[in-house]
Amino acid sequence: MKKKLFDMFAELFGDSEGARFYFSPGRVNLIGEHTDYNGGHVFPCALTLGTYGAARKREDNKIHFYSMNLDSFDVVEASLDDLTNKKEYNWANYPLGVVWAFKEKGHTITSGFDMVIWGNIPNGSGLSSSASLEVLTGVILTDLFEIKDLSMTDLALIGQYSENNFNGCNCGIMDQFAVAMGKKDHAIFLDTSDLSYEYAPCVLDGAKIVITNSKVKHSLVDSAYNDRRNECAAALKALQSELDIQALGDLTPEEFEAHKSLIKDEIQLQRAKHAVYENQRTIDAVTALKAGDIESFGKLMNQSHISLRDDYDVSCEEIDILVDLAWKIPGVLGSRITGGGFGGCTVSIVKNESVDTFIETIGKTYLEKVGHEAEFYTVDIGDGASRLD
Ligand code: GAF
Repeated sequence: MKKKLFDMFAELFGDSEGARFYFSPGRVNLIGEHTDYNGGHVFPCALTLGTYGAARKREDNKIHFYSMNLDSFDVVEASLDDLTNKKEYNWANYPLGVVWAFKEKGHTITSGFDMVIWGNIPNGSGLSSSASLEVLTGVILTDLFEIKDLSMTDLALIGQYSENNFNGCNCGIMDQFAVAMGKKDHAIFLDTSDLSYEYAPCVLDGAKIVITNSKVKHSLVDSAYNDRRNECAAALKALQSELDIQALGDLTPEEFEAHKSLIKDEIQLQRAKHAVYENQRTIDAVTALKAGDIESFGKLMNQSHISLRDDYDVSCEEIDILVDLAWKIPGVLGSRITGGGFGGCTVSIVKNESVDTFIETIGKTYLEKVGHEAEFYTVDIGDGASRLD
């Protein structure tokens, strides 16, 4: 990979002398969906799929971005003197947003730079290709400009800040955190109320994590996502009329049941119910995994899907077809939608001996029912973003 990237770098920018090599993963969330902006728990892991980057400082203030995945696009040229989101920058608004966020937060970027990327995370599939790119850019900037006082958690927060304020998606912290803090063979049990976290070993005995890409992405994803956030915020406000809580994640399911009549709007009630119960499911799932009980872990994943489908309303027909098919296959311990929703991927825990049947059976029936193929990735859990050499 390095050679391909550096050859392209040299073709575009004269030579690759002094360019540095970086990697930033994608992520899959095992359980704990739409809890990260509700002060709840999440349980994602970094993947070995990700975004590779080559970068080098320039002597002027120009910033060049090139993606080897999108060769229909030319080099995007921006400038350190004009850090604004422009439609024609397309995908490059993600890395540019991070440069902007660094400056906003008072970190000095002394010159422009050239950056070439290539990634193997399917775009728009809910596996965090944008968070991967944001954290990659953060790692590149701290390294090229010798910014010493930023931790990986800070880089995750800067990535989120840029996505919220430069690119207009009001996402939580889960994706950037998982990408920045990932650890090989571990998932991250993160409490988003205070960013305390714990690594939980995630080598599943006799089973694999299989991601299925529905290859659909429904429109208005960002606006529907922001709507869910607003509905949760409104439900919280209603509960705060009597309860001293900061977030929906502060409530146990029992406390929620005792006070839910404060929420008068039916939709807000459903959204809040999901957030509260999903948080509890995540805590229970990690307890089960630590005890080696992947059967219970899988059942909680299934319940998570039902709640995301019925109460949170972020699933869609194609994803429900994939999950329903998965649930019928012997050896599938759990299966659910993963990520923001409205298309994208499912994540399933499948016993080793059932993986081939899973891929064949679901692949064939999905094609018949939906009219296009699904893609399958049997994934490994990898490390967070870093400079490679
Ligand atoms: C998207 C967001 F970016 C995350 O912050 C999280 O809310 C997720 O959807 C849903 O769990 O990936």
